[in-house]
Amino acid sequence: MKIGITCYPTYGGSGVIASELGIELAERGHQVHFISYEMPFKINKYYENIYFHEVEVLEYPLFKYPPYSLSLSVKMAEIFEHEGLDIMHVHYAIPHAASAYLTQNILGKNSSFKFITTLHGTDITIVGNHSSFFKLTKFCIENSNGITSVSDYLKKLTIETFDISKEIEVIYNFVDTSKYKRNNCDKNKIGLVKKNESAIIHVSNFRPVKKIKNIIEVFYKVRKEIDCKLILVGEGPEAAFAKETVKQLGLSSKVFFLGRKDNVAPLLNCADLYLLPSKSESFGVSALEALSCGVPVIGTNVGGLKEVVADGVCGYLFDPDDIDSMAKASIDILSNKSLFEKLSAGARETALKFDSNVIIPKYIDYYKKIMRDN
Ligand code: GMT
Repeated sequence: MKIGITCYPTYGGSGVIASELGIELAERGHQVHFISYEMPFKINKYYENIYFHEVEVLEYPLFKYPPYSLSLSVKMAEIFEHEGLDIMHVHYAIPHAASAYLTQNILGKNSSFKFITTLHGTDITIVGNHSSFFKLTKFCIENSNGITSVSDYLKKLTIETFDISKEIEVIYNFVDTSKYKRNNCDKNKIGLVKKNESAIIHVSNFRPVKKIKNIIEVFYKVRKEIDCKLILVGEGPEAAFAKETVKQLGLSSKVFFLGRKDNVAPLLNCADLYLLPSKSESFGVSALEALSCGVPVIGTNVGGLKEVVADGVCGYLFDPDDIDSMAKASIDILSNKSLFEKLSAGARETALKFDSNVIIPKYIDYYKKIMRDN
């Protein structure tokens, strides 16, 4: 098949999943054409069967806000026809689904252009829900040829919020369990943690929804009982505030801010615990990557995270602000080897259910269904 993919190219779960999906499809012999304003960072090297088409945005004095979404529509139309694509798959409803809808109309009734929109989370919970986008998001969902959602929670929320009767297919996010795999980690090698110290890790885009402050507060309590370090990977609006909080709590020598990292597998491999106290999470792909490396997760009992992290099997789930319980559970895991090993084995077992070899065929089948049925 020849598949077009549009996504946000920068850091963030939806762009990561879209890029990994493209890589997985290309590995299975499909031709994948990414269309975006920048090369998605995950495909920033040579891959057979992967092509990138940059959307040029016209700067013009009249345009206070250059209309990227319109240029994207035109680029999608050009690439669809020129490359003879079979299907277009857009990730994150706003504005990508709206652009694809316009492309379909530009190409007209005689074109075979069909598009699938994958809903990732904040495109429904925050952006789509905002009054300036609500009607457009509903319209895009109702007028996509196919709609997928990354969790059952997000599907139900979308139906409820936008009063949708259209069928939404749940296709869970995935992980390559052969890449994200625990192997003998030498903690000294990563240079941040000593052999006898525990490593607690968190990876995100540091948006308010991730509740970074709670991670630091949990760590503050855990530090009192356990010799450990906190590794924070990623960048975003809350990073500066997090650094200040760490300083105020006198934890500067115990907390590492690593910024953005393209490959977190080696770090997860050496981690003993993953913290994700998000206020809302439609899936939590970073938690899945941790599970795949056999790292137990302390997360929150909100949204779709419950569908990924089975409470008591591969970690524990609490209310987002329940710092005391999260700290206690962290101490239990880090101080009790057999509990860690039980949860670590449960983590890996859980991740295998979301392995790319299980999930990618579901996308391929769905592409075929949409091409056939519409
Ligand atoms: O919150 C993020 O990390 C970014 C955000 C995005 O839209 O790029 O992630 C959403 O999509 C991810 C991939 O499907 C999910 O794993 C995240 O749970 C989801 N984030 C939220 O729902 C807050």
